[in-house]
Amino acid sequence: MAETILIETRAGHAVVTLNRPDKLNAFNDRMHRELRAALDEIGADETCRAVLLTGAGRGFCAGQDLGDRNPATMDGPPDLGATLDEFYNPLVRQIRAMPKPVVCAVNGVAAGAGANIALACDIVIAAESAKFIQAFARLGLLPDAGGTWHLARLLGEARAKGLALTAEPLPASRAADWGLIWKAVPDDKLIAEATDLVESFARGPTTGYALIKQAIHAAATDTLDAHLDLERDLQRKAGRTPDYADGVAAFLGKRAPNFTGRAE
Ligand code: LHQ
Repeated sequence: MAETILIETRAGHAVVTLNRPDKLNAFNDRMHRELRAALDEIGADETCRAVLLTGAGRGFCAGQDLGDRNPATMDGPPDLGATLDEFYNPLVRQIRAMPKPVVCAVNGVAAGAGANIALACDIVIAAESAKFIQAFARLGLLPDAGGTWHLARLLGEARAKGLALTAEPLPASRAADWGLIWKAVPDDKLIAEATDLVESFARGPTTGYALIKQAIHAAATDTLDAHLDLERDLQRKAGRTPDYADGVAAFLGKRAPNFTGRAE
């Protein structure tokens, strides 16, 4: 039984809520293990076609629980690289590799690795009162959990360095204006909007979505030439799905499609 997260399975999708509200849902090792196990199950469950990740209480996630990585109470300096290897990096890879859309509803402050776990999700919707804080420099650290990668890619060096070096909070609306996240919405609309989105993904062409993720991720390192070949290969797969057949039939028949999400 999970203690640090809540898992709710609904028709076609799952909602995972980080649930250490007294600590603004900061990660301890248990929360990492429970979240990874939940995402493993969700990834393997064909009836679950989309995921919503959010936080309980007034914060989304304050990053690492610093009480658990306090040099003053440890034997010698901590090996934070080992923490990344064991916990954060597998989590980022798992979210990116999830063959179905992962929507993150940022309900409040997202700080440190908490901000960067949100950025690893496919669609980030934030409450207007939420803030993204690359808090690391306040601790003498650099943004991790993919932070320097996402910031530099999504914002360019000037804004990436500004956020990382100053550790200034970035309000959700500006994060949306800058293209760091999909959108900011009024606080009282966040869960409804995120739920609508995840429900529509749960009725969508799941295999096609997985191929979209794969292609966009590969674009980060591909040459155009290699990428055109990849798009060809992936489109060949997409074209063989029942969803493509139904999507075309639905368009021509002037009706809504009935996507199954299946690969064949
Ligand atoms: C917390 C935390 C927290 C413990 C709030 N830990 N208790 C990876 C590799 C390995 C190790 C190192 O780290 C990493 C990646 C990282 O994530 S490093 C960055 C870690 N995160 C931070 O530096 C953020 C720390 N938190 C804050 O700066 C503030 O709490 C923010 C700005 C997020 C929110 O401020 P407030 O709204 O004023 O809330 P608060 O500070 O009063 O926090 C509420 C409670 O949550 C409080 O506990 P208390 O018992 O006093 O009510 C905080 O101590 C606790 N909390 N973040 N990361």
